[in-house]
Amino acid sequence: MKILVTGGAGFIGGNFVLYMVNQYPEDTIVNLDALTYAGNLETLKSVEDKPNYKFVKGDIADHAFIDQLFKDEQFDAVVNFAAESHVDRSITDPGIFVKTNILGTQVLLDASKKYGVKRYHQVSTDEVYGDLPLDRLDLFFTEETPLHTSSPYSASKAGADLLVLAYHRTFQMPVTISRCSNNYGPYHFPEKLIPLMISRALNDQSLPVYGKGENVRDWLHVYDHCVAIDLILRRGRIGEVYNIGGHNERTNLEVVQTILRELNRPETLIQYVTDRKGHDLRYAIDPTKIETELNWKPKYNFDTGIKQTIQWYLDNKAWWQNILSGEYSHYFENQYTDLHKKSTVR
Ligand code: NAD
Ligand code: TDX
Repeated sequence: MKILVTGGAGFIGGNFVLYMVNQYPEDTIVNLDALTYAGNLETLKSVEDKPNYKFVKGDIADHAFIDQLFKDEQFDAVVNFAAESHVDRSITDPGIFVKTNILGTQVLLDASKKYGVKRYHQVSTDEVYGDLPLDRLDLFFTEETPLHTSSPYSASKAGADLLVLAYHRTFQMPVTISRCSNNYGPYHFPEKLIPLMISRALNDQSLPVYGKGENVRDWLHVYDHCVAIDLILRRGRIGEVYNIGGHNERTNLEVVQTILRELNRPETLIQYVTDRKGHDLRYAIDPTKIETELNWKPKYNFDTGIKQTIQWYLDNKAWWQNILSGEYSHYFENQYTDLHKKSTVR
């Protein structure tokens, strides 16, 4: 199979490319990425010379470029990870989220239709379901939960999902969608909660916790996510949505406290800052469908996964320190001094 992976220089796409290139030497993986602030080819160093791997720089929303690429390459399958993925950035600048996440998906769908791609997989998110109340621990997102988005990010991801399903219904395109909970693990860009807290704690800097830190996220190790997508790509039923999550709910405060404990740093580093606008309270996935249909079982629970992840950040300081010394540091200043004026985060 020749598989197009979009957004393969990002966190999850990068882990997926590494997994697929090593797992399936008989398949060819073409990684298409625009190399935005979130794209980092250093992640892919270990596979860049492999014969079954190729990198192409380009924008999924560029219709002419995508058409030519599909014509030249004749892909069997497409897995679309490419997206603007950070909720806080979508609150400051929604436009690029609509362009990349919605228009980009439509451009990929059109090319997939035109050139007869046999499988199109859309990587989506549990955020399309909105949030659950903190005091109803009996509630979980199933694939039938109505879409009910909160942020420009989640609205753009829901828009993309609806397009994918529309192309299936209208044009009988062979699509699947996965909606997963919060990922964590190696190569996670240090603007997101877990890598931000690890990198700052290691530098003995304050840890900005939004609101009271009581919001709940359901953590999924990126390796388990990659295995799930591979299963859906090969054995998932066409036209179906699969939720991916492993029942690992934690409050943000619990996550930060765990990181501090593991790194032997004091809780006095925690600094409560102005809450995120429209902040979703709780995400929690019901993974029954993928477990029963595809026999997916996660390898990591949060306790083992967070230890492995922290160790990875300790062993790979150069990877995240390069990011912190680059463009990210300007973004960080804007995010935490302009948006959260009330707090000072050094
Ligand atoms: P990321 O921000 O780390 O990576 C996104 C990648 O897409 C980057 O390499 C970037 O350069 C590339 N990209 C952005 N715009 C592009 C464009 N126009 N054309 C081509 N490439 C472009 O994101 P991530 O955390 O790896 O997320 C990957 C996917 O998984 C996204 O679709 C996201 O919505 C979804 N998702 C992420 C999580 C999570 O916890 N990180 C959870 C659920 C779903
Ligand atoms: O500095 C911070 N302080 C803080 O308290 C940051 C960056 C986050 N938070 C909170 C907000 C959230 O409740 O931590 C939680 C996790 O935040 P993020 O890492 O920004 O992730 P989230 O908003 O939950 O979205 C993530 O999971 C779903 C991904 O970024 C999305 O792409 C994915 O769809």
